[in-house]
Amino acid sequence: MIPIAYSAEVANARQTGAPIVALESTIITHGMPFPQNVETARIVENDIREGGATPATIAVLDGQLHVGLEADQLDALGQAQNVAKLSRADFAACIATGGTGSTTVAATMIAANLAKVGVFATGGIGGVHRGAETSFDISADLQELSQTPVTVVAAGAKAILDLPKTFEVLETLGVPVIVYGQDVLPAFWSAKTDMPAPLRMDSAADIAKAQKTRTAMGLQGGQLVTNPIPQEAEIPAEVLAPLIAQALSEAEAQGISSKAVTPFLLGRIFELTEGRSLTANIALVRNNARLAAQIAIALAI
Ligand code: PSU
Ligand code: MN
Repeated sequence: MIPIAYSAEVANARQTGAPIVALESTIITHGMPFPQNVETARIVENDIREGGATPATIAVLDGQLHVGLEADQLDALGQAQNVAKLSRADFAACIATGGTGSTTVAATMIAANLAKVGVFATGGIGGVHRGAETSFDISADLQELSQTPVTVVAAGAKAILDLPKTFEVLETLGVPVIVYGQDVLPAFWSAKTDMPAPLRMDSAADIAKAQKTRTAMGLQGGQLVTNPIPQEAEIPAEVLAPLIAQALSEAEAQGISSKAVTPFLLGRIFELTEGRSLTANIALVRNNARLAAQIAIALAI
């Protein structure tokens, strides 16, 4: 095992067997502008504490894997320049070479599993990009869900993606996609789509039980829980559609590719919605953190 640095509160929770919720850090370094990124990270950590669990934000700082960041470390990461965006492919290399990196959904799942944390809250997972039939751009988040036993709570896949293809791939990979409390899939900034829920559950207890049952059956991998954005915070799909189309065509015209695609699109949509996408993003991450705390409590029983 590699050495892991735990924050004081996470170390304490591990000792007492108290519920822990993992949090990613790419949303801090590449998903939101400063200072809202650090403010949001703090608010989300507090939502988890108020929900009765301990937050563990994950990142690599100077080659050290951290599970739980102290306040000053979170501040520094939120303002750092040239932070690597880590996924399965480059996570170990960053640690080996003493680098600093934030963790995507895939890398956060790996770290959570190493620290025996069974649930993790984020905004939206990566997925199959539009035009993937020529670009082959499919997020490593999807494969990770099929092999690492962590339940990921998200508001869906980001609406900048090809959502039907994303859910087809998840089905092919054998990843349970559970919609919390409604019969259709949500789409990140919007609460509803016309795509039916592959699975629906209405309680954190059922979600925790389903993960435990997978493990007991020897089934590899985690679960994706999609938790609809609260209605009052959503941006209707028809308002977003033309703005997403514009951001996508700009990305293509500027030759944006690979890891830069998602941060570019999120940044442009922030500008095109005059900040409204960020307000929605903060509301949905908080909503996911609250549900993840309930799942962590149910997993600990
Ligand atoms: N959710 C957000 N903002 C983000 C992300 C998720 O609300 O920035 C990040 C996650 O870390 C996710 C990553 O794993 O975007 C996906 O990147 P890619 O499409 O390059 O795999
Ligand atoms: Mn990609």
